[in-house]
Amino acid sequence: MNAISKDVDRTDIAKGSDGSRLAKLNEWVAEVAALTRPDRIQWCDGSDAENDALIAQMLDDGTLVKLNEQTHPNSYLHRSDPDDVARVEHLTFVCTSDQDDAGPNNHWMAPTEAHAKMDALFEGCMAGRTMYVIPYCMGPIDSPLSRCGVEITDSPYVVANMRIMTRMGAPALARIEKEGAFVKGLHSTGELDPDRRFIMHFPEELAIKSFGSGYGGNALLGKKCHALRIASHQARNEGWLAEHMLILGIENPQGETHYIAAAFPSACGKTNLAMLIPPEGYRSAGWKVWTVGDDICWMRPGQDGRLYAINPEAGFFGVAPGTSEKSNPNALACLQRDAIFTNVGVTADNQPWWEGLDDGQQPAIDWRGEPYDPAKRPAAHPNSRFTVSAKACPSYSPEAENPAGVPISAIVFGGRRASLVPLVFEARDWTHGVLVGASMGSETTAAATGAVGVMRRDPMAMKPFCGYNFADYFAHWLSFDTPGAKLPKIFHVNWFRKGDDGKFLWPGFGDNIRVLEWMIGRVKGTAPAVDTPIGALPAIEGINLDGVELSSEAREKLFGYDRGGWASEFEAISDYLGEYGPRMPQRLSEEAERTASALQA
Ligand code: GTP
Ligand code: SPV
Ligand code: MN
Repeated sequence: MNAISKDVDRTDIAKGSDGSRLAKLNEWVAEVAALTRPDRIQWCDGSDAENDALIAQMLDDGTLVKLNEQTHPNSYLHRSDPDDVARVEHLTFVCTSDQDDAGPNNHWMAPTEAHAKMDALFEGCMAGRTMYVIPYCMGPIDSPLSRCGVEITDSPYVVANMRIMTRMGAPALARIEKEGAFVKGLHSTGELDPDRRFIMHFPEELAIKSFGSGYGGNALLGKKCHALRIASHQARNEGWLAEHMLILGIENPQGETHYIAAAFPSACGKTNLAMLIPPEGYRSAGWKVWTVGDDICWMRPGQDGRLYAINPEAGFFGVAPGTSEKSNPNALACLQRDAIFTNVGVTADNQPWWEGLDDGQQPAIDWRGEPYDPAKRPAAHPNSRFTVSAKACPSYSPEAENPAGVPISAIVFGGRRASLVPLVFEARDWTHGVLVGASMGSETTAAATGAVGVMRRDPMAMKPFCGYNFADYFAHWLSFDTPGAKLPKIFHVNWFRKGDDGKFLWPGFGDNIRVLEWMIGRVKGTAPAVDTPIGALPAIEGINLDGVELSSEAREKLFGYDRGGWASEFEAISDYLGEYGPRMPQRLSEEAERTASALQA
C-alpha cells in the first residue's frame, strides 16, 4: 500500500458510519490502487467545492475551455482526442463464463482472459495521476427501483460529467453502505490509443473495466455500461427491464397524463421526442409534454399489473448538431448555463456553435480547435454532445423524482428508415409487439465509430447495449405477458421516411405529437385504425393533420403499406432471427411466421 501513502489523512478509505458495510468497497479501492498506482486518491462527495476545484484544475491544464460568461455562464467546452469521439462497438465485450450467454449480438471474451488483458493495461496506468472514487446512484436516491455503483477513474472530465448525469457523492455512498451492493466500474483514459482501448463487461460479477477512451458511453460507466449492459442482465434475473428508451408524459386538455416509453437507436430522436413542444394549435388547446428521461428507462410491474418506469439518469448527454430554437427549444433552454459541451465549435466571442443551431451566428473555431473551414470539416463533430442537469429542462416532470416511477401506457419502437416503414403502426398484442421490437432496423449514425447510414437490425434499439443473448432477452420480454398483467400497447414509428427527392416526408419534432395523440386514442379505444398484416395503421381521419401540408406522395408513403416490400422485409427478418438458433423462443418464431404468411396471402 506504500503507493498510496502520499496522502496523510487516509483519504483512501471511505468513512462509513461504522465502517463495516463499506469494507468490500474499501478493499476493492485498495486493490485497484495497488494495481494502478495513482499519486493520490480522492473520494468524490459531489459537493460544489469539489466540483469548483476540479473545473479550475481542468481550465488550468486545458482539458476545459471557458465559454462566454455573459451568454453562457458557468459553461465549458471540452475538445476530445480526435480519435475518441464516439462509442466503439467493435471494442466492447460482454464477458460471461459461457459464450452462448453473451449471444451472437455481443463480442465475447472469456472472463479470465479479459481480466488478464485489462489488468495488464491498468498496471501502473495512474502513476502521476489522481484516482477518483465516485459513488453514484442510478435513479432517485430513495427509489426501490434504483441501483448503485462506484466508478473509479483517473479522468476529472468523467467526474464532472458523472456529477451531472447521476446522483453522485455522499447520498449514494450512504445508500451503498446501507445496501452493501454496488456495480464496480474501473476506468482509465490510458493514452487514448485506439489500439489499446477496450470496454469490458462482467455481468456475473457486476463489474466493468474500461480503458483508453474518455468519450461518454465508453467512460461515463453509469450510463450504457451499467444502466444498460449490466442492468439488463440484473433485470432479467430480478424480473424487470432495463431499456434504451426515453420516457415522456403527455397531458391532454382534460388534464390526464399518459406516460410513453420509446426506444430509438442512438441519434434517432429520443432526446427530441422527450422534450417535444406541441405546435401552437395543440398548445392553445391545452396539450403539454413532460420529460421524464431521454435515454434510459428501467421498468417493472407494479402491484396493479402495470409497468412502472424510472429514469436512472439525472442529466442529459445529448447530441448537439440539429438542436435549435425551432427543433428543440427545451434543450436549447437547458443549455443557457451550467453545461459542458464536448467537441462543438465556437463563435468569435466564444459561444458554443454547431450545425443546425440556426441562431444567425457564424463559427470561428472548429471542434479540433482550428480556424473554421467548411471545406475541411464541420464546425461541430456530428456526434458532439452537451451534458446538462435534467433539472434545467423547462419540461422536466416532477414525477421524474417519484420513487415509485410512472405507469407506462404505451411502448414505442422506431428506427431511421428512408423507405418501406410507414409513419406509425400498432402491434396486435404483446407477443406481436415483442416481434415488432425484435425486428427493428435502423440506419447507423455517428454515435458509434464506423460507417454512417448503413441499415442494420437493431432489436429494441438495444443491439449495442443488451448484456446477454438476444434470444433470452426476447424470451424475457415475452415473460411479462402473465394473467394479471396490464401491459402497455406497443407501437412502431418512423420519423425518417424519405421521398423520391431524398427529403424527409414527415415534418417531425413538435408535429410528432399528432402521432402520440393517435396512440393515446388507441390506448383509450377512441381512435380509428385499419388492420394490415404488419399491424394497425391509423385511419387517415384518425390522425390530426390540421396545419400540416403533405403531398400525395407523402400521404401514401407515410400512411400506406407496401405488401410486396414487407414480404421481402420479413424474409430478411426471419433470416436475422434464425441466427439465434434454437435458443429463440418458439412463440416469437411462430409470430414471425404468422406475419410472413399473412403477407404472402
Ligand atoms: P442518443 O443520445 O445518441 O441516444 O440519441 P437520441 O436518440 O436522443 O437522438 P436525438 O434526439 O439527439 O436526435 C438525433 C438527431 O436526429 C438530431 O440531429 C435531431 O435533429 C434528429 N431528429 C430528432 N427527431 C427528429 C424528427 O422527428 N425528424 C427528423 N427529421 N429528425 C429528427
Ligand atoms: C448513445 O450513443 O446512444 C448515447 C450517447 O446516448 S453515449 O452515452 O455515448 O452512449
Ligand atoms: Mn442513447
